[in-house]
Amino acid sequence: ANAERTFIAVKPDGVQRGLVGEIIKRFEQRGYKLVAGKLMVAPKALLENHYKDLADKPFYSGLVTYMASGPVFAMVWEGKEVVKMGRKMLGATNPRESAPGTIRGDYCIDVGRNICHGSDAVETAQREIALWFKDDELCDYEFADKKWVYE
Ligand code: YYY
Ligand code: MG
Repeated sequence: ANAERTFIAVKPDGVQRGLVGEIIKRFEQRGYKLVAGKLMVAPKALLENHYKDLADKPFYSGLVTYMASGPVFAMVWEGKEVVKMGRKMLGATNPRESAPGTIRGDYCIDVGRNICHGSDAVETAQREIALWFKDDELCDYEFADKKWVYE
């Protein structure tokens, strides 16, 4: 039950603005476990697949161009209800509707420069993790803090 996983990525604007560490820090401090992470310039085909459900939206091509414009820091985080909690920690899609205290609510303004991605459901997370990571890039290990984080 504590082994749920989500895909979180720092987008090119977040990398350029030096926010990789800040975003990692928030998930670490919450008690979630980092299972995988890598800096990469995502190929267009990967991004088109990642965002395929949005292919008919007017912002889709701009979104793919923006996501391909520099390196992203892709991560997998694990823990209790991490998909839902990750979305809460990121904040609303439109940063101007994101509550202060959330990542988007603290660090960005425009929806097309919202610095981070998080899977929106457990099934989406599984699809996205498989898309971005090979199995052998996911680290299985025991978290030393486990009994202090979970009751
Ligand atoms: O999952 P989330 O990232 O919060 O939003 P989605 O609805 O999946 O859209 C993906 C991505 O597309 C969003 O993070 C920014 C961009 N986008 C946009 O540029 N303009 C919109 N009106 C809606 C979304
Ligand atoms: Mg989404």
